[in-house]
Amino acid sequence: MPDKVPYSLAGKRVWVAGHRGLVGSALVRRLKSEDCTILTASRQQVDLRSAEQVNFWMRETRPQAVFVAAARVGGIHANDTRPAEFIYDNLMIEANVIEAAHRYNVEKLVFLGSSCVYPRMAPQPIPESALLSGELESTNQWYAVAKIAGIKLGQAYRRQYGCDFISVMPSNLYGPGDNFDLMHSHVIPALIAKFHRAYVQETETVEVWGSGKVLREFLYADDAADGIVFAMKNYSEEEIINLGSGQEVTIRELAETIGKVVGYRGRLAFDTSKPDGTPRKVVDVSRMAKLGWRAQTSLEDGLRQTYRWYV
Ligand code: GFB
Repeated sequence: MPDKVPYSLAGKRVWVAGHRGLVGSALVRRLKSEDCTILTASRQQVDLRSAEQVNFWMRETRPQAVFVAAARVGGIHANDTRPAEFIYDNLMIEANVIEAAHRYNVEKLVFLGSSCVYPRMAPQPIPESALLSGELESTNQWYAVAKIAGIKLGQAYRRQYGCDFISVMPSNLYGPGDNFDLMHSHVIPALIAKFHRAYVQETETVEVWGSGKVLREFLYADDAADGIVFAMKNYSEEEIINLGSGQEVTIRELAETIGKVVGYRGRLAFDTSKPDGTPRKVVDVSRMAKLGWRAQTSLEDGLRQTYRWYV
């Protein structure tokens, strides 16, 4: 395959699939500083689960670069209780967009996976080579299997048709524009909403799911968008590439930091009837570091900005 990096976005038509989501909206913000035309399609315009609608959109708009930021996503409870939606919607979205990108000669495509594609007991920090080396975490296996299929689709199209499709694996993301629904969101938006309510209503405790002892790495959405654009320009390999902040905290430490940001002085009440999920999930970012990229936003700063947006 000829040398395909650096890839320039200048003058290109760039489709952000999933532009209303956490990463998609951050990508749109980030791409405004590139000399490119940003294409977006609302859910009413194009149901990405429909091959016919995706092909029609691609034929009409002819994007040259595509970010696959569209996905059915949610926190530990949503993943665990809505397995059919998490596997079906994600398989359909990625299959339709990747096949159409090949059919309509897209020059470059970035598919977004997640750090939960890795085995539950993967070595930490998790190297890209840990993919498919062990059993998945059961609470998000449906989502993970769909995302692994998306990675494999991209690799297959690269091998058979020479498509310049790459896959980026971000760690747990958070930021402005996230879903703050208490049952179905990820931990950061859920805790921001709970702490804010407890602060306003002056309640004595805030409920935190699980033991609080498990570790997570969090990446601010605008850092993620910057890293994803960087990968589009500078990375062109079959192998997946991790994207993280290296900032790892226990859920207890995270809750305490959110309490500090909100100004809440009450106690934490851990609900151990709720699942902990995977014990630890921090990605090895040496591949991105070698290319010259690292995250910029500290967890506390990112939480402050997210809380400001929420309020
Ligand atoms: O963010 P989260 O839902 O996703 O939960 P995962 C992270 C940790 O925070 C778990 C705890 O140990 C939760 O039990 N937690 C504490 C809470 N309080 C809360 C709360 O109020 N809400 C939530 N949601 N969690 C997801 C996967 O796993 O990671 C997804 O299910 C996705 O597929 C995402 O890949 C990145 O980190 O456990």
